[in-house]
Parts: sequence; C-alpha cells; structure tokens
Amino acid sequence: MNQHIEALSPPAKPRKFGFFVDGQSVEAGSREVFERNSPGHGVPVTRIPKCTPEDLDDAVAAARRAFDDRRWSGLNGQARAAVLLRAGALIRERSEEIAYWETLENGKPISQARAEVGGCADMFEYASGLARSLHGDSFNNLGDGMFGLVTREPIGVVGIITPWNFPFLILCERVPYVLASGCTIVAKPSEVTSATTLILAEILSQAGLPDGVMNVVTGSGSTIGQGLIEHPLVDMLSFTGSTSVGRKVVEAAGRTNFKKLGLELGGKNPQIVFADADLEDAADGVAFGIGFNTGQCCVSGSRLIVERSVADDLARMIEEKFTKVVIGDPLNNATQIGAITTDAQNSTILSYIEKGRAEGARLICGGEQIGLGGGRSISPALFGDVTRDMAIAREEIFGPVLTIMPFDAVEEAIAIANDTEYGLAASVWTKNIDKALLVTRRVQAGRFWVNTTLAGGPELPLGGFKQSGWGREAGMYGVEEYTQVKSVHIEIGKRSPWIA
Ligand code: TXE
Repeated sequence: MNQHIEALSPPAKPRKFGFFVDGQSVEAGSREVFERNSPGHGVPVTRIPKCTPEDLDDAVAAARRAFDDRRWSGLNGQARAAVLLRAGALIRERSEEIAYWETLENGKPISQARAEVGGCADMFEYASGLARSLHGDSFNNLGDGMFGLVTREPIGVVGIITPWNFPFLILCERVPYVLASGCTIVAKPSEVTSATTLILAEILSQAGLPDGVMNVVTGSGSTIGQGLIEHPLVDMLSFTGSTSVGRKVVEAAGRTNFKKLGLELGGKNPQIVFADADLEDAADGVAFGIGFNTGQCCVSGSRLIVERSVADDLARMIEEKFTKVVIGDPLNNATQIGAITTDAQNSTILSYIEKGRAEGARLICGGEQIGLGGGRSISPALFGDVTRDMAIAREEIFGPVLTIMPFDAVEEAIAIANDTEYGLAASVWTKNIDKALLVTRRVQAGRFWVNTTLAGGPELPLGGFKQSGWGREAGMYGVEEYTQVKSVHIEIGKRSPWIA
C-alpha cells in the first residue's frame, strides 16, 4: 500500500489491532475494545484492545527481562544502528499505510501526515548514527597514579506516554533515541490514536529488534497510563501531554521509585513581528504556525505580538490567508486544515472563542464550526483588542485561535512574550540581526525560530523552559537523556597505604 493514492476513502469496516508484548501482537480476545471513529468522517476506523493491569505488568516484565539480560544494551553500536536503519527503511516502505491510519484516527490532512511519516523515517536514520557515536569522557590529568573515565549507561526500562495530536511523530521523536541508548520500552499511546504506535512495534520487530525491547500497551490514561507512571520496575518515564497529567506523573514518581522523568507539556508560544520584517513572509508563517494541525500543537504560535505601526496591515494579511486556507476532508490531498481530533477538544476550542468574545476581545474572522460531512473542524480565529490578562491570551487553547497584542518597544515585546507560565517555543520576524539576537537571547523558550516557525528535524533538541517541561528529546541530547553517567577512578600502580 505504498502508491500515492489520489482519492482515498475511509475503510469499509474498522481495522482490528492487537497490543504488542515481548515481540508478539496480542489480540483483544475477551478484553473490552475501544472503537475509534474518524474525526474527519464520523465512521468507525479502528478497534484497539483495552489492556488490563495484568497486560501492563506483562509488558513491563518483558521490557525488564530484555534490559536485564542485555540482549539489546549489550550489542555494539553498529548492531543497534543496523536495526534502526532497517526500521527507517521499513517506515519509508509503509509510509502510505502509516499516513492513512494516522489521518483516520487523528483527523490531520493526509499531505501533512505523509510529510510527518517521512520525517519519522529520518529520525530513525539519524539516530542510527548516534547509536555509534554515543560515548563518554576521560580524564588524563589526574596525575600519574590515577586515570578517570566517565561512561554513559542506558537508564533501563523507559515508559513512553504520548498524546493524540502527533501520535507517530512524537513517538518517533523518542523511540529511536531511546533505542540508540540501549534502553527498552513500554509505550502507551493515547486511547484515541493508537494504530500507528502498534504499526511501529511491528516494523521494529521486522527490522530485527530483539523481542521484549519494544512493547506497546493500549488503554485509557487513568488505568494503563496511571499504572505505567506508578510502576516500580520502570526506570524512566517520558510523558507528552497536558500540564495537569504532567503533575500526576511527577507525583507518581515521587510516591513510587523516583523514576527519572522527561516531560513535554503545554505551550502558549509567542510570534514576535517587528515592523522591519518581511511582512508577507511573517503573515504566512504566523498563519501556518497556528493553522498547522488545526492548532492542536504544543508549539503552535498562538500569541501574535506585533509592532503597533504594522499591526493593522499584518492583521489584514493574516485574515486574507485564513479565508483562503483549504479546510476539508482530511483524506483529500488539497486539504490544509482537517478535523478537530476529539469532541472534547472541539468543545474546548469553541468555549474559548466564546470566552474571548465575552472578555471583550474582537473576533476579526473565523472561529466557526465547519461540518465535514461526518466530521467537523473549526475555521482559524483571529482576535484583536486582546489584553494580557484574558484567558485566550494566557491559557493553552490547543486549537486554531490567534490573539493579537501590539507593542511599541523591543523591551515591551520581550516582556509580553515572557508573561506566561510556559516556555516551549517562540518565533521572531525581523530583518535586523541585532533585534533577532536580542529577542532570541531574552525570550524564555526551549525552541526558537528566526524568520520561520515550526521548523524541526532530528538534529536539534526539543523541549521546554519553565512549566513546559523537563529534559530534551532528539539529537545527541535526546540519546544522552536516556543514559546515566558513571564516574570511574582507576588507580595506576602501587597504592599508598592507609595503614602501613
Ligand atoms: O491530554 P492528556 P488530553 C493539552 C491540550 C489539550 C489537553 C487535554 O491543552 O486540550 O491537554 O488533552 C495519558 N496517568 N495537551 O486529555 O490527558 C493519555 O491517555 C498517565 C497538550 O488528551 O494529558 C494520553 O496517552 N497517563 C499536549 C496522554 O496521557 C495519563 C498534547 C496525554 O493525555 C493519565 C496533548 C494518567 N493519569 C494534550 N491521564 C502538548 N502540549 O503537546 C491521561 N494519560
């Protein structure tokens, strides 16, 4: 199924998936099943087992055994790299299939899903090199009697909990790096978007990953997710999702085994536009930054902070872009904005649009519910007359809602940008290098874009400042995150005795 099919449609009946433990796909059997309706079409597309607490224990036990007997961590970097490279090739081979199921469960446009899957193959290919370059340090300056080594060891069993907005991409920003480090995995995808995580487990097995190294349990956050974050045999947990569940992850780690945590949480990301920017580029970038993935993106640029002298012009240019953007069937090649992923998220976004109006902001355009046949979307909303204290300017909406706040001086732009509990990402648009660097240094964000937005790839690390999270994923930073450091002092020659 890897031709580029022009006219796709939802499947005639839902595809059944099993969960994945110790190298085997396990069918639902007598377990309850979660049936997922495509948010773009309103028809059932997948059936996923609801795992039991015993299934979770089995998966963690398999990952524990696979780590402790060193079947993966004991291999050399070359052997680990070979598996990751083969996995990258298999992802490319099955890219149409992965993109199709991603679109059906998530509602994102198929063209976007295809691009994401290509990026995911690249993550595996890049991480394969890192499996070979991971190394420690040495100290040859400790005198003739001592030599010092710093080695990096894989941390152990890693739990990975992922959300529904980028089910495959967020997974692949972690899995290849975790595997490059030598760790084993128990992944728990969102209950509404589990299909592509299960496909990845199958691909890794085909690529030669030893049994038990990658396991996937499916089910709700409150049972299987909570069980995973509390599990005493899990050494590290990478969580991507809401700030409220992030807090539960921290509490669970504290209550149980102090597992190491990686957290990628919310964002309320600024787009700072100076009057000297290329306004055509900025308008397009800002529209893309909030329209991409219907704004259900932790790094969406949801706060436009614009120099007052060009604020009205830029607003008009963005409005024009918003009215031209193609909203439609996610399986249509031409679609740029697809469906809102869940009913709950749809209600949340609409309630924020109402709140914005009630708080006195001016809705310039958009914010309307759009029917997609069986599914639904929301047209990108642009709000003017927004003040810093309004909920639409402070809280993560996770939808296509852009607020405009004008500024007069650079310091004011920086202050508005930093006036948030979050610090995930930020963009600045200017042709003045001094302003670009000043803002890049002073705005608190883990990812920064200058005259662009949402750029990414396997090389540069991802993660947030402030309440947007802990730790970094991707790049060599992303591999090192899943290691622990050991210092080794080696005495050379005869010991000078303590007791002579
Ligand atoms: O996230 P949850 P939801 C934000 C966004 C969105 C809101 C709610 O604002 O509107 O969160 O989305 C699992 N123990 N983001 O409800 O609940 C859950 O099964 C362990 C921002 O989907 O945090 C899923 O796999 N795990 C974010 C994952 O956590 C639990 C991306 C995320 O779900 C759990 C997603 C528990 N007690 C949402 N409860 C971003 N910034 O990228 C749930 N889960």
